[in-house]
Amino acid sequence: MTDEKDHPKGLYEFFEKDPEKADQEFFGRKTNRDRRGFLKGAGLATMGAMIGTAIPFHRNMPAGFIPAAFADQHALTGKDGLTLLNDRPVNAETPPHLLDDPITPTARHFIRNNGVPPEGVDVESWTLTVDGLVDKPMKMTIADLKSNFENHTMALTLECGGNGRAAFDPPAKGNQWTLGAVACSEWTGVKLKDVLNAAGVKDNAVYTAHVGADSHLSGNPDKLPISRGMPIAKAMTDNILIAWAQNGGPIHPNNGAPLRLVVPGWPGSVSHKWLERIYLRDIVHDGPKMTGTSYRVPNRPVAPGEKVDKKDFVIIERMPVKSLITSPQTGSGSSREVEVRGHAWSGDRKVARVDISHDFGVTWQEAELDNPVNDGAWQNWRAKVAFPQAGYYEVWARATDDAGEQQPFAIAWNPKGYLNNTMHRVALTVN
Ligand SMILES: Nc1nc2c(c(=O)[nH]1)N[C@H]1C(S)=C(S)[C@@H](COP(=O)(O)O)O[C@H]1N2
Ligand SMILES: [Mo]
Repeated sequence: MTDEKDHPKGLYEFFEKDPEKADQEFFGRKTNRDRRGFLKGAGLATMGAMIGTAIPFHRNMPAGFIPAAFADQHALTGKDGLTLLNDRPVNAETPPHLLDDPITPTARHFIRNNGVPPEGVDVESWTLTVDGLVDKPMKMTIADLKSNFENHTMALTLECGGNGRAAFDPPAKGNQWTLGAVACSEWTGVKLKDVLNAAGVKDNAVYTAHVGADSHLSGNPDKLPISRGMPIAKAMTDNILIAWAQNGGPIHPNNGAPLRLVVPGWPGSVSHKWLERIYLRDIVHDGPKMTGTSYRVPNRPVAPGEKVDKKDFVIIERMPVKSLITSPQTGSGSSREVEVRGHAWSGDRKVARVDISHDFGVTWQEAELDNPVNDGAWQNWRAKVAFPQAGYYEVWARATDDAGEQQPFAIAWNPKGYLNNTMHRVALTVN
């Protein structure tokens, strides 16, 4: 399977659509079937390896059959109210009204997996290797990180590059995130820049490359599900953590325990989970999901549905200005006066103002906006909205950042459905 390919909604939908192709891609290219469609040879061996044992009655398995063992029943253990978009790999988002807390509880932090998380993670023996273009390659346990570098706790916003993809028309393939692939938990760890400074960044290093312990969906141990990176200048900024704790407790297993990168303001995919290695390179990193059209957008505005040449795609860096209304919940009833509140963020920048409209954008009132608790945290805001009479209303929120960038009405369409930062609208019935 090509690394950039995002299957529609994962294994199940893929098998439904094109069982033969799915068999081929998941269970090995050499898969062949006899006339009745039964799996033989390499495909059968791969399926057996993925299940972990032989399958005595494999001859009875019909074409395009997915063993029930592959369904991840425990994906959302320890999560609260998340919507599962895909179970292999696990992808789950949080409805906006459950993101109302100023700091996102671990149970409400979305999950975006590209592969299968490691099992039997041992915190004591976990190591992080820092090598490549450094003066002193290092290999450290989490205890080493804790004792050798200053520890920091920071609230940091993570948003998936594909958050909002569900609203694209024509639709874009991949997880159909609506609004909830964003969170701002409090992370504890050491600064990436402190670790890189200790290792000594060589003059010719231009990019980081990240490697984690999750495995590729195919089960092929030689393939990484994802390996992204960032320019050295970004890596040396002050608010990037190598974290071992989330909200004062352990990191949730699906959020990257026991160690992960947290790179606020850039696509979530830069924030590598189950982190085992960072190496520095003298070229722009070209690992899985760095190349082709992954986490890339056209270098110019394109019309919805337009075909864009691969060479015209550029890597997404900072995420655009955006806001979310977390209360009241869309579709709810409301009294004549209500407090509307939520969060706003803009990658590598501060949000300067948030404005609220309850008359379809004709008039706007400025919300009360907090400063971020630290650089890289989203900003909380609130506004008292008064409705003139009973009936149907929409409340819209529009953030503007300190560079003057403002949330748009319409999506800047791109083929893979990234960077949708259109205004959030909630529907209210006022009594
Ligand atoms: N090792 C590893 N790191 C990863 C991923 C992954 O699949 N494997 N997914 C990335 C993507 S695309 C996003 S948006 C964030 C999501 O972080 P979360 O699952 O903790 O919310 O993790 C990133 N880090
Ligand atoms: Mo992502």
